[in-house]
Amino acid sequence: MEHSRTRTVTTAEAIATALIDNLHYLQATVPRYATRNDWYMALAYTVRERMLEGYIGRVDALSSPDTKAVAYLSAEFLTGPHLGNGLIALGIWDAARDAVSRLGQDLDALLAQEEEPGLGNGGLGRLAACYMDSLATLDVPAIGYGIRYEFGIFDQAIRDGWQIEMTDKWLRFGNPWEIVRSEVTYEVKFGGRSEGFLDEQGRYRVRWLPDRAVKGVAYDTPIPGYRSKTTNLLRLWKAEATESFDFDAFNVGDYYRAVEQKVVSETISKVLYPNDEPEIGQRLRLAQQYFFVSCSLQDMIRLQLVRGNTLDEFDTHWAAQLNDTHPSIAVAELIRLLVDEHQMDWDRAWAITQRTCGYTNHTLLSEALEKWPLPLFRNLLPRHLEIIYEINRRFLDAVRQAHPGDDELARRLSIIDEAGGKSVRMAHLASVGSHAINGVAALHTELLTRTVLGDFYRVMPGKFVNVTNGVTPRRWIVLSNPRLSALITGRIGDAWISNLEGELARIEPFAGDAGFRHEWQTVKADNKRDLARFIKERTGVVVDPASLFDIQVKRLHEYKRQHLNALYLITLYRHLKATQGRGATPRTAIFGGKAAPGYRMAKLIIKLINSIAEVVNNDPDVSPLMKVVFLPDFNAKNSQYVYPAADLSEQISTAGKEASGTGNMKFAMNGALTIGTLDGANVEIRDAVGPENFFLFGLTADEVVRYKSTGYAPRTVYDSNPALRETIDLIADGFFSNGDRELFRPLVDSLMGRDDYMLFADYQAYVECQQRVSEAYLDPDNWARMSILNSARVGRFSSDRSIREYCRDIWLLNPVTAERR
Ligand code: F58
Repeated sequence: MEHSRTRTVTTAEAIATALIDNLHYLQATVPRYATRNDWYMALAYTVRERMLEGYIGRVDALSSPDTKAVAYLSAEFLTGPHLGNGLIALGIWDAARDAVSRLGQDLDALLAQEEEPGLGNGGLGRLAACYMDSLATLDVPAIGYGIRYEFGIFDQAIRDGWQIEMTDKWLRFGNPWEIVRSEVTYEVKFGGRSEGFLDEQGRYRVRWLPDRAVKGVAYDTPIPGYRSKTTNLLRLWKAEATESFDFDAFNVGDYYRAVEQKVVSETISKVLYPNDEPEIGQRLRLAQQYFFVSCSLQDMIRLQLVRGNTLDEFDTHWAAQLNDTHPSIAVAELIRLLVDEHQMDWDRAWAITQRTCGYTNHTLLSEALEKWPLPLFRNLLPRHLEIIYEINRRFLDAVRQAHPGDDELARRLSIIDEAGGKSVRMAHLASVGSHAINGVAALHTELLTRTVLGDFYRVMPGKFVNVTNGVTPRRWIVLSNPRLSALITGRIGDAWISNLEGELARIEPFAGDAGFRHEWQTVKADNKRDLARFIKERTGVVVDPASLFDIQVKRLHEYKRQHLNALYLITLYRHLKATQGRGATPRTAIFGGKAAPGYRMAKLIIKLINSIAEVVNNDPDVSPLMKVVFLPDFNAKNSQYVYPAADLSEQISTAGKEASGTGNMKFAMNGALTIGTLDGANVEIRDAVGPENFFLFGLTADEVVRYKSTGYAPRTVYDSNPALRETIDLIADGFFSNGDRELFRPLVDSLMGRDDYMLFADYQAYVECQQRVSEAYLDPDNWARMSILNSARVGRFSSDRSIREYCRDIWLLNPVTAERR
């Protein structure tokens, strides 16, 4: 079909014409009245138009009987802004810049205009977005299924050193990337009860008599692959009231109640949970999970039938990946749909479900494993609870048969936790109902098989697979770090962008080239200047771009140990005071990250960092040599300034606690050296870059466990280490709180009393390691060499490699090498 050329041609001229067109016909304005947002919207539509041919191509593939597609089920997709990524994927960056400037606009300003869709908390949500990028780039037919939250992760402001949360009104000015599919809707039921009956053939069946229902409406966002011909879709569900249910059946004549029902229905997709929230609101969270899973599975079944395939071959055409346990109700829902709604027999439905589903675990913290109180579960999903009981009965029968007499084993494996207030263990449901269970880094997968999923490993070792996480080089190098990209491409061509693992190592020989090292340093210096400007704008603090940029950005959590970093900074401050800064390496410590609104200790750590900053930055003896900055509202958008400007990447979690980490990969790709523990993917990063190019410190995961079991006493460490003692005493005495000895007491008490995350145990090793960092930084040429080697050697942490492994080991499909446009 011939399309309007204005909407497909990618020359600067055509783009300029399209811009004016869209300004006129979509924004209903003209250049002399257009606001910056009008221009942004017009440009976004101009880019989106150029993705749609690929999008239709994908819809064709999804409708073809031979296709096997991936359904990536995730409660979170932290995509970050779409515009810059779209320009890169389509290869129209320069043309767009040209077009925009012909019209008197500035591309950077328009890029800055985009509100980030913050539909995720952190690593897990961002991983889903990187995987969508790689799936499209590798041309794997895939749909990302999730929730179109009206409010994403809260915006963070810092007032008086404390975190303040503000609602994220990302849809305020409209969202040009989404396409509402008002006719792709499904009904999702809740509550009520189930009843058995005999159907016409005299078979016993069950039907669910819910007491309410909502409607899920599909919103599609095209996800372009890098220079690939097709465009995948991210399909997010918005909850609306179902007319039939609320208006006719129940509320005849009661208009106001009907409206109220509508409001209640829509709350389901209202807001993203910022994790760690206590009991309240749990019910809504389970409702969210079931809502998006049910819509997605109904959609997959519809597509299966549209293709002309039968449900018997569902698993030959669909691979569903459960991104953590949030979508694990899919196991019960798929059985319900097949058995109750499509009259399949149990055994067949069970086999199909298991073959379709794969489960990715993202945590080793046992307290973070999802569990739903039984009464709540029964009240919301009575039919699913019956199904889960049946799954569990069959599963435990098999376990008892294979391990006769081991009742304890069966009790521990049970999907239902019978202890105390009974609950449904979602990780057990996901593990039983999937054919593959994967951890997200080698160490994590190994620890899974030894700890939280150890019993499952005993009874079903063959299900366990490792797929180490990866991140997309398109966003995290090409888009974030154009200077570095140009330097690399100048030497080895641009094939690295879609083949990081195979190509990036080709820059390694240039580490020996003084000219290249110098250019490398210039890139870093320029990036640091940009970040310094950004810091000045957001915090008012002036930092020295020549100092060592030491950065820790990630969600605030005690296990991630931002407070260990803080203890070091206090120690450094004392040292600089005592030595009057002789021979010191100037350092700028930069933090960023959000704390869950209900997580008091994490919020107190933010306050501590800001309090240290206040003292240090205002002390004229020290501030020329040391600055501390807390960058507010760390998110995907402003992180693009952060990774390219780092000299040092802080990856200092207590060994055995961080499943993988992905920030560690983004930093290393951009030439930062890591100071880190042997945790998560740090282990593999260190193997890849070489131990001589990595600052390692701290206890190993095994040592942590051993130390704890032999009676770890933080106070003994405190008593025997004068520097640590001084540091802690300074906090306790109110040095950072204007003499207030109460403010940080909860933090000090927690460290002195239990120190669950072993800060004291690792303190000395960390301080000494930071000393080695400072010394190494004094030799800029050698630092540049190490920096180059870090980038050159981390090609395997591209999400393209991860996705290839998922395809090969879990989804059993063959990515064809994508044709490039
Ligand atoms: C993270 N999990 C892991 N969870 O902590 C990190 O090590 C890993 O690299 C990353 O997943 C990707 O595999 C994580 O981000 C969450 O954000 C949950 C969201 C739902 C509520 C509980 C936290």
